[in-house]
Amino acid sequence: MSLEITTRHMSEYKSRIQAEQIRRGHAEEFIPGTIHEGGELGYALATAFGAIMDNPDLIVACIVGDGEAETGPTATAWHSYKFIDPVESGAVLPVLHLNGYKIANPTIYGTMLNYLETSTLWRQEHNGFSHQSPGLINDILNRKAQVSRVYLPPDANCLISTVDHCLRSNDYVNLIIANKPPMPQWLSMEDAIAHCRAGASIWRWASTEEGVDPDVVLVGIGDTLTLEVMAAAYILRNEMPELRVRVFIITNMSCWRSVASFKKME
Ligand SMILES: Cc1ncc(C[n+]2csc(CCOP(=O)(O)OP(=O)(O)O)c2C)c(N)n1
Repeated sequence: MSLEITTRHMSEYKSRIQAEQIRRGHAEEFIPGTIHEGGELGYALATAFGAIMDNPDLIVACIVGDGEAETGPTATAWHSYKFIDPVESGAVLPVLHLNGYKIANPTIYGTMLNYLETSTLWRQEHNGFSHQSPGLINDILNRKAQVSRVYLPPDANCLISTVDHCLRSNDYVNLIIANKPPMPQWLSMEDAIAHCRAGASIWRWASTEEGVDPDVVLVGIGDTLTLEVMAAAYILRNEMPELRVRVFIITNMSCWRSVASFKKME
């Protein structure tokens, strides 16, 4: 019996191996263009950046799973563009494959982030110097209105209504800012729901303008400023009863970014 390996044998063998690799799900060396294979999540983006370095004519499209996007190595690799000089290197085109799952569980990117911030810059006697920056609000407001919302409920009932809304919402990053200490309760649950649905409203019962153009508009955003506004309205009502004061309270800050894209809270 002669042992003869023909081209046909080789090609059949290769097809069987390729079929097996596709079944296993990993892009291994028989897949054209594969330069690296391992199975460990996290290094796709770093590998893509490595490929374009000193390769100015190369563009690498890198598909990152949303599960892989949660890994430390991927988080680090997002910074690799800082090493890229367009004269010497090509470009990476990262594509996030947001299918919502990693094996059998939801990914962070696939689930809609709800942030509850309870340490505010107003509480310096309590928070010291570690909580002074309202930078998170700025960061969220700089994102597209279609994907992010910032809520500053003025009292506990508005907080309940806001949290209820956020937990039901999909495809948004929600930032809720609510102070920790006991605060006055301004609205009934029914009024709180109506106020939160509008995002912002005139509090007629606290105003003295009686529907006429006001002399003064006091604007409150969030629990602490609402407390200040209510105190100011109280003082003005007693000291200058002839002044037409309007109290206007904003809960959904995002509604001021773009009137066209603002959707009222469902
Ligand atoms: C560092 C590391 N941790 C865990 C695993 C196990 N693992 C294999 S695939 C996977 C989920 C990948 O999810 P995603 O990136 O969203 O890809 P999808 O399968 O959804 O396309 C995990 C956790 C791994 N391969 N490497």
